[in-house]
Amino acid sequence: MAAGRLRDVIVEGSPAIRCRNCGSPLGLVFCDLGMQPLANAYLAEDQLGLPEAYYPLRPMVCEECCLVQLPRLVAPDTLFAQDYAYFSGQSEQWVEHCREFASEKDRLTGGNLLEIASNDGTLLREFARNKWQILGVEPAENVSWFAQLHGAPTLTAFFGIELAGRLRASNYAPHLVVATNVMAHVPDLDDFLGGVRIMLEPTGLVAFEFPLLGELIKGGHWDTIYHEHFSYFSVTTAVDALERRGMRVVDLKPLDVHGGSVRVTACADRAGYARQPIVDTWLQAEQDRGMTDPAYLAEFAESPAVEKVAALEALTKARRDGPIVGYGAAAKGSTFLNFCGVGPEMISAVVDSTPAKQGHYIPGAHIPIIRPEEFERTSPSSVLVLPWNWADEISAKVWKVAPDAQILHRPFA
Ligand code: DWN
Repeated sequence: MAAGRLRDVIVEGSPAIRCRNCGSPLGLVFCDLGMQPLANAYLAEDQLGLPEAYYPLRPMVCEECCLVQLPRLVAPDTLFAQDYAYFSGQSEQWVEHCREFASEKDRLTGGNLLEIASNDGTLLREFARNKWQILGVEPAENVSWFAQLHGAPTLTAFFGIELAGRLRASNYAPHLVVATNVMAHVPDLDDFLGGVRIMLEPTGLVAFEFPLLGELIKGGHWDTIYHEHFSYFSVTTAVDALERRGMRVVDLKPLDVHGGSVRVTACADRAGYARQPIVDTWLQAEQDRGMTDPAYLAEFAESPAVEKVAALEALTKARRDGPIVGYGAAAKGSTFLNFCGVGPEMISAVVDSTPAKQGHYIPGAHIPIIRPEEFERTSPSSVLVLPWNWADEISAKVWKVAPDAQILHRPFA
């Protein structure tokens, strides 16, 4: 697993800490989750006794454009380029989401589809079933190879202006570009969105999906804050980021995945697509709610500590009733466990269906990750579902094995 290299860290608070969208100096804290390991840097047994890289996890609010963001602390090639542990196809609910997206009737059926950060090819294969010519771009070698071995042609690379230029020079022109859960993962918006803009000429469309900042605030989803997520977008800040880089948002669709997300569709600013009324309706609703007020956004700062107290109370009570096993070694689970200071003394193991995670340990918390087949031997009195966004799917699997187990998951407050 990729562990952080200290040389990637820049000193927080230095004048280099500027908004990655508008360039303004950053000085307002959104929340402070302390020093944390990289959420997806799962450890092998022989790494447990070795030094582990911890970095500040303190997202800031830009007082100019309101983008909530982490200063660039860890280089993307440390986070994503080697053996990335997240395979999106491990969730049936996510696969169903991809199936629904690819078969939407208002979509052009067929043509060239480019997916950026295509992970294990789950979405690409669904579009191929709908007669699209698919191509993925995925920087993580292990995940890219998995996608290619399972029928999804994939370039193993980071996407940006340079790769976009090479694709256009080879006369590749996508009708639709898809980027699900990647715009938040990009430290250099100019390079990433500049590359997307190049791919759109003259009439291409791009669909971005990302978890909504408004849902993060409303649901207290502070555990979705980790170093892979450089930015936390509202529709307002996403529209601003795209317009600053030559694109225009023409449609949006709220989604119930990952705790409440949105799919924003955009085109090149010169393309003639009409903007659907839902875009301006949503922007007005965010303004009315305070999402364009940095002071409102900064009020979130106390949420994590309040929930930590309630979570530890609930876990301590459950632990008195018997063993607790975790389910779903999600990146958000790493943030939750490490911020709450929970380790193997509280949670004896975490079940996960992802082969790349099994036999490893949660970063920081050092809780072993076991296979679903081993779950049956644990006979827990409680199960802590770490990816609360898949709680229904996971609870059904838990109760097949441990019908009397108490299910616990965020929110605890
Ligand atoms: O932004 C990101 C989101 C989209 O996905 C990435 N940076 C990383 C990842 O975040 P995450 O790890 O919090 O995502 P999930 O999908 O909440 O993680 C679920 C975990 O639970 C996976 O490791 C798979 C596992 N799982 C399982 O073992 N059995 C999930 C389900 C539904 C199951 O039945």
